[in-house]
Amino acid sequence: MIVNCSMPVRPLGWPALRSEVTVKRTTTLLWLLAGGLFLALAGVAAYKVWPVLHPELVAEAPLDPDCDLRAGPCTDTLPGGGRIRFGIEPRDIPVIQPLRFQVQVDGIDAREVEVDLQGVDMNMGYNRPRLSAAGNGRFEGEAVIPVCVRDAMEWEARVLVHTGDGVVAAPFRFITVKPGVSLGKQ
Ligand SMILES: [Cu+2]
Repeated sequence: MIVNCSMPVRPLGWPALRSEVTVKRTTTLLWLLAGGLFLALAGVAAYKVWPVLHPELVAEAPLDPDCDLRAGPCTDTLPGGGRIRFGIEPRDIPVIQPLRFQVQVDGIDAREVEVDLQGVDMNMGYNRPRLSAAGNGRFEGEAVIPVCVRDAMEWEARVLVHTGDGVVAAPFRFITVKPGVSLGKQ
């Protein structure tokens, strides 16, 4: 028998063969499976990341409206006892420059201290330096605050103290200004 090789296997316009339909179905099924797998993995990742971003708190100190970190360190008292003192150097809190954080805890079994920096009404990304223990309840560390599109930006530094029972938190608020902008002009 002579086979004409230039002839198409299936002339155009003919209905798709059963095998082609099956291949298409299989491909769709595989994509659905891949999509499902991706969603499942994203779910697992979110589940793992959630406690890191939102640690479970066992105690939280109230926000002290009189605290002015530009004037000096502030002290917050936890409802169940214990105190957390927080200070930033330099006092004028410049952006895009290394800042030194000092935390002093009293009456708390502090194993680890982190400072979670959050924009009060603006998402400024994840910025949570871990401080190193300097002895006698003192913890120190550094952080850099990014420049904001606004002239002035309010931040909340949540001091997270990891204890044997869970995390205790103390919030401290402060304002940063863009380089060249004075706070007095607000
Ligand atoms: Cu901002």
